Amino acid sequence: MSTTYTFCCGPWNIGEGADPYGPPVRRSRDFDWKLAQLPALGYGAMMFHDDDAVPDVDEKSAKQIVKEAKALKAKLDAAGVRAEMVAPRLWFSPKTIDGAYTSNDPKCRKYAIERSLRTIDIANELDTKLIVLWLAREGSYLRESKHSGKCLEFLVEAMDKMLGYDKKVRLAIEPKPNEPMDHAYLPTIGHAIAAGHLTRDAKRVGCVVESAHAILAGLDPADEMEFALTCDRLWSVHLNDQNGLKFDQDKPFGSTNLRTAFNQVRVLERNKYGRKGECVGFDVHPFRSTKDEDVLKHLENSRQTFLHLLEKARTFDEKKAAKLIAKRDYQDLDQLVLSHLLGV
Ligand code: GLO
Ligand code: MG
Repeated sequence: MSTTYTFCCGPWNIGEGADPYGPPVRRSRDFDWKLAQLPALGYGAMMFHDDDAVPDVDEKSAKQIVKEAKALKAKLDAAGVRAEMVAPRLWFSPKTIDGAYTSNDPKCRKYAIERSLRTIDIANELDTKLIVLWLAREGSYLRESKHSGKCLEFLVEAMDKMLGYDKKVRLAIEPKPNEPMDHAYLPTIGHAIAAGHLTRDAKRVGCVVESAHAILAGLDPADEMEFALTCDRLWSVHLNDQNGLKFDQDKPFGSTNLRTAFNQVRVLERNKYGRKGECVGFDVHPFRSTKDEDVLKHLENSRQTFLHLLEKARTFDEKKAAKLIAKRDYQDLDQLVLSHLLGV
């Protein structure tokens, strides 16, 4: 039996192209337009920040938040799209300037936890138990400004609050080594899983591997994925690509290195990723040069590339590879992979 993969993306993946050096270059599309595009693109799920689901969430009461999340669920049902996860956006508010869960200011840490509990309320209305924690500001610009051991304890304390608030919720940490911070406290999958083990229920703390984030850490995304899979902790992936140690590029999947992309697909496939309902997420952005009418192409292309590489993973000559491995003939193993990818 082969896996039928469910693909997903977030509303932020259909963007207007603003960057730190220039303004938007494409027209802005509203949420309903974005949602309506997904089924025809072959995407069955959507990922959300808390304020993608409930705009201006900080200004609303818990009751109002639940009401708006319910209305969103009805929209998703009508479109036939499910919510994969909800992530608290803990990097916009003035209260998270110096970190969210790890701010030096206890009032700010309290805000971050309260907001995360509202995120869980939203997730419950959207019928998902998955909360993604991209810990954008949990790190330092200046080593001496923070106590990294204390910060780890703050992170564990925050996760414990979330795990205690809802006994079914699962937290998926999305590590990223840098950007916006100089150094993040949980830069890799190993750090994320180790931090999970310090919480009250390690079985409910897993992770998301984003290809670009692994590359930025100087690691191989396929190895990061298989590490998490072997620990039974890979609950989502953000596939994309990244050309070396630069800003986070969120390029289409496979755009820079097809072989690295092939290995990610191969690892997912051989570990039966997706059979428990995990989605294949693409955290990709259109190139800034993309025209209005082409604003969905990076999503379409990333999915196509995944499916082509899935075919490559399923037709890879494993027997021949095993023979070459047994002979320690990695020269020909290398060429076997290249020829297979080249289709020759
Ligand atoms: C940025 C992250 C970001 C997260 C998203 C979900 O580098 O990849 O896009 O995935 O905010 O938490
Ligand atoms: Mg991501």
